[in-house]
Amino acid sequence: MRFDVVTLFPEMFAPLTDNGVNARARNKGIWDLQFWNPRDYTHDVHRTVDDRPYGGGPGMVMLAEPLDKAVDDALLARKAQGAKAEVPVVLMSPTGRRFNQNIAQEWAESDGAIIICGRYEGIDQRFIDARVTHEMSIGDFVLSGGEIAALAMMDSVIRLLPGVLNDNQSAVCDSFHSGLDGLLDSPHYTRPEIYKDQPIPDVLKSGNHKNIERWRREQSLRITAERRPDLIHKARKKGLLDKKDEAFLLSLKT
Ligand code: 9WO
Repeated sequence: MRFDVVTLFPEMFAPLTDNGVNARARNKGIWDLQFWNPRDYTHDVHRTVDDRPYGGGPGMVMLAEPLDKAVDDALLARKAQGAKAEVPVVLMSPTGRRFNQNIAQEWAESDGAIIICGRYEGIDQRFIDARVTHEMSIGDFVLSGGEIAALAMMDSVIRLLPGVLNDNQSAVCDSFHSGLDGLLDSPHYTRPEIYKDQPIPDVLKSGNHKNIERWRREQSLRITAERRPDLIHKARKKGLLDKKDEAFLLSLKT
């Protein structure tokens, strides 16, 4: 897995490269990250990467050429490493396709991507038309650049790679993953047994693993029905809810 990130601010990716679990996995060679700074592909003394928008308006637009050349170099470096030619070139944009756990899973099985992080008011459309193969959004909000969106997306992919997490089960049991049939996760508790007068649910001390499993399933169903009824409908359409689940959901309504 290799990510090539085109960004004016590579230092913003320190949380991904310096963080314990991800850093260890990168040192083990499970994934790699290279930066390509558009500023390194300028020719003027000011190392200009932006200019005023045609047609007027506020703010500045990223020049196509420095981005284009950064992508060229990223592609050359990947080829030198023996990678395939058809690497996705992904632009982080609020108008892109909404990223989700299924896409993270697909990416985790791929060779990675070249990720473009824009700044200012936007990017010259001719670069997007010529080089970008995918546009991805992490939600309906505007950031001051694509970097934080790219960090979130890469983090969600990297933790799915074999050998990144110590405990293989913890990636399997996440909210949204198939291990929970696409339902939200149940609540978690740890010591002390009573915290500020709040006890833990008795069933978790029972040692009866069948009852614990059933309790967790029902908590998942309850929380999902309350907060994300759309995910209940999805699980039902996929045939992932049995008679016991349906009876429990019905009992919530009365
Ligand atoms: C900003 C924008 C705002 C309204 C409608 C469309 C838009 N596209 C962009 C855009 O691509 N902006 C570039 C990247 C340059 C300015 C900062 N950028 C950005 C990316 N802001 N927010 C994102 C982003 C990316 C992924 N998921 C959520 C937000």
